[in-house]
This record gives sequence, structure tokens and C-alpha cells, in this order.
Amino acid sequence: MNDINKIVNQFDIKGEVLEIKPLGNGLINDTYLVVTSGDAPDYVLQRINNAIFRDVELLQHNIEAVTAHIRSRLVRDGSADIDRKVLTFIPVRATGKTYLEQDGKYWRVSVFIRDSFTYETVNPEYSYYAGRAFGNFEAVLSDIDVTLGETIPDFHNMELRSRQLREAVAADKASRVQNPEVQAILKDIAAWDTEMCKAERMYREGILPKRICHCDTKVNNMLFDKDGNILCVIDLDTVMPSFVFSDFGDFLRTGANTVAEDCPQIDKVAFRMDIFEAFTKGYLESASCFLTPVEKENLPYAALLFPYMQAVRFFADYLNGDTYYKIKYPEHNLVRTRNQMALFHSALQHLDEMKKIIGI
Ligand code: GN1
Ligand code: MG
Repeated sequence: MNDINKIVNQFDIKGEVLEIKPLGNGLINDTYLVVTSGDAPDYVLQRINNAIFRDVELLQHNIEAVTAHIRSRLVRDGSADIDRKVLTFIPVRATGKTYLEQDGKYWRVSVFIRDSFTYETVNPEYSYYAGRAFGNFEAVLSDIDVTLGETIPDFHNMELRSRQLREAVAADKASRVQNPEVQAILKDIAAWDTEMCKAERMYREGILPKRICHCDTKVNNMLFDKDGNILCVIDLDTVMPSFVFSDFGDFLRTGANTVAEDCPQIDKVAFRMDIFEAFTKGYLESASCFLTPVEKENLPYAALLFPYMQAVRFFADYLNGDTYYKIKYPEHNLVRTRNQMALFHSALQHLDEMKKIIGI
């Protein structure tokens, strides 16, 4: 038995492991599909990146609380096929915990939801369902009675992300700051800094709440069935208190971009208003019951904030010498930065249309 098999077999799984192969394209954790024999379910094995998620105990505590709460709601509402609508984590036989620590590495296993699909791009119809699903995710978690910790402290705090970029510039660890293109991007980012940091100011003024949000609502973090219905929201590592802007903005950052976040052809990047319109319609249907007027008025700001914040994060990583996001080539984070700034500028062109669609 090889090492990875030995890891999986310490979890209380059913069936015999036939094959373990890479799954998905997350930038942080390593993910595998575990194929089993007979009627047993297949499983998802993940190595949790504990350089980024430093408190794995807290992380799994959050995830267990969130999945238990969602499950109890599905049961209460008499929903069918519950095991395909919420993730199930498998305990380790020896400890009963939902994660395993071995040689300084952390692992967890969940049931692979059968007949489910992920997509890297979505059409307006799927975006509408996604909007409803993420609004519903927030609505369901609005009355969870467990306190969730911040698995990455200040994860979507724009003031912090700006500061981290300034620190990366000052340290210039990879000697990349003098490049004229880098200077031009820094100037563009700086021009929007005050405006983009306004959520934190509104929070300090007491006019903007934090709620339990998903905080990584990329298109590929949703499972669809074969008919395009949303089954389940996945990738729960970053579920924590945040502004609703996180979920609204991050979906559009990936869903409304005409190309992938790392497409090097910048002239192809554009913010799709058909996706915005469909997603917003779905989101408002399920989130209107709890959104305050300040939250609703600032949804167009959220659509700008997320490409901008992601550009700042990719850029800081580029200047730090690529220590956070997985890269496939040396300029990968620079390409991602250019792409996200182009998306930001494209979204900016549509601000008035966005306001009209939301009715503000
Ligand atoms: C990371 O893990 P993954 O690839 O779904 C990142 C997100 C970024 C995203 C950019 C914990 O998500 O915040 O938006 O990459 N997750 C973390 O693609 O930093
Ligand atoms: Mg993911």
C-alpha cells in the first residue's frame, strides 16, 4: 500500500480503494478523488494547506457546524436526496476527528457527491440558480447558533490587502518592483485604494454588518446535477463572518469574466452584464429577506471590489516571489493581476447599468 492509500484507510470509509487521482484545480489545497469498489461511495481526499489555514482544528470545527446546520434545515424542510445537497465528512477511526494529522500534514475526507459536475464558466440561466443558491446559503446560515471563527483572519479586509501590497513593495523580495509595468499597475491600484476600502469604513461606522458568508464563491465551487440544478455549495474552508459583498462579488469575478482569471489575452477580458443581471436576480430573490438598504445599495461596489482585491492579492504574491498561490510559470501571478485589473476597469464601465438592474 502506498502512503496516500495508508492515509485514506485511516478514515472510516466503506469499500476498498481502487484508485486515487487528482481532482479539480484549486489554488490552495491538494485534492484527490478516491474511487472505491462495489456500492461504496467514492470520496474526496484533501490535503489541507496548513501554511494558509493555520488552525485546522478551528477550520474543521467551522465546517462541521456549517454542514450540520445546513443538514438540519434540509431535514426540517423535508428535502429529498439530502446527501447530495450537503457535504459529509468522514471521521478518522482512531480519533473520531474529521481530520488526520500525519508527519505535519493535515488530511480530510468527504463523500464525493455522485453524478455531480463543476463548471469553469456559466451561462445566464446557471448564474441565476447560482445567485439563488448563494443567497440561500447566507439565509440558511443567518441563524446558526455556533460561533464561527475566522479561518484566515481578515480574509476579505481590503485595508489589510492594501497594506500587504505596500509591504510587498517595500520588501521587494523578488526584485520585481522596478519593472515599469509593475510601477504602472501600482499607480492604477493606488488610484482606487480609498474608494475600494470603503466597506471597512462603513463597518467601523456601524452601518454595515458582518454575516456568515462563503467567501470563495468561485463558479467552480458549486456542484450541479446533470440538468443544471444546483446540488450543493462546496469548498467550505473560508466560511466565516464577512460582508455579503464577498459572496456577491466573488461569484461575478469568475462568472462574469468572459475568460478565465489567468487568461493572458487581456483584450479578451470583459465583464458580462447578462451574467450580472441573471445572478443578481437570483441573489436578490433569496437574500432580500435579510439584506439591509446599505448592503443592497453597495452591490455594484462589490462587483468592482472583488476583481480589484484579487488583483491586489495576486500582485502582492507576485512581488513576494510567488509563495501563496500555486503558479504554473514565473509570470503567472502577473498575468492574473493584469487580467483582474482589466476586469475591474470593464466592470467600472457598467456601474450605471448595474444600479438600474438592482433598482437603486
Ligand atoms: C483561492 O482554493 P481556491 O483555489 O478555491 C483563494 C481565493 C481566491 C482564489 C483565486 C484560501 O481559492 O480566495 O479568490 O484562489 N483561497 C484562499 O482563484 O486564499
Ligand atoms: Mg475551489
